Amino acid sequence: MGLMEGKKGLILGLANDHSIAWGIAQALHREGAEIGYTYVGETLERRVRPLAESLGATLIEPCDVNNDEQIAALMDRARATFGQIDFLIHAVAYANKDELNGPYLRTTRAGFLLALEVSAYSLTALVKAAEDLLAPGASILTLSYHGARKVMPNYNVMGVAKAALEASVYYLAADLGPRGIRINAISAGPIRTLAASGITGFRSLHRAFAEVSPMRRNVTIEDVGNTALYLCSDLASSITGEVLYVDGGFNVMGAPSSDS
Ligand code: 0WE
Repeated sequence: MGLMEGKKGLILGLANDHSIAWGIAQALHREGAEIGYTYVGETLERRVRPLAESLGATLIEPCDVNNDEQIAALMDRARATFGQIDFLIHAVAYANKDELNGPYLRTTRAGFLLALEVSAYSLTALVKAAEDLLAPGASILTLSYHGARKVMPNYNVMGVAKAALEASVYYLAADLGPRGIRINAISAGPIRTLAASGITGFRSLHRAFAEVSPMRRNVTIEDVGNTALYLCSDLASSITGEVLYVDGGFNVMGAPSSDS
């Protein structure tokens, strides 16, 4: 009997088979979950549909998280398909590429607002819209990064957005806990996804991570998927408002070990 048997929910943020959302989808599906997916635009729809269908998706809908009407329409479709949902996976972030480069102090007002709206407010917007759709015992999950808590070169406005996202997890946990609903974040080590491609210095950051982290390797979407499975399952029934690092221990290091 799978850990997610009888559980239904939504995954936002699948782009391709390198996506962290794909690692999460595979783990939840393996344990019996019924999953609905969203996409933004026709290019992503063409990538998302075959992946979602390969896991027997029962719902595939457009959802731009900056659009309240699209969020409302998604939740209407989810209600019609699932009745209630037991999990909601938020794997969405965006900042202008030119703000993920150089000094943070060059961040523009428009770039700041865009990054915070897409990458942080969207979680609150989705939870608000899903409020009466979430079943008792439901689990919400989002993705963060260490740049929320410590300065990571070039991460810039995304670090500020992830800090707001993590604080949103705390406040939402307080709101939802009385209804038996949990919300957590996974702070993953760097992974070569679409969101990481073309980032200045990502390759060297990725390589350095494997050299410095206690586990001496990079994190995979399977690592993140299995942790997401745990947090979404009833095994994590008393865990809420938590940011769980899936980073091979990288975040505990103060300086690199002298051996390699
Ligand atoms: O959160 C992220 C990625 C966020 C992201 C990535 C992009 C690339 C393309 C947000 N918006 C965009 N916009 C684009 O146009 N990560 C944790 C991966 C990541 O992104 C970095 C990193 C790491 C690690 C950016 C700079 C430095 C390190």
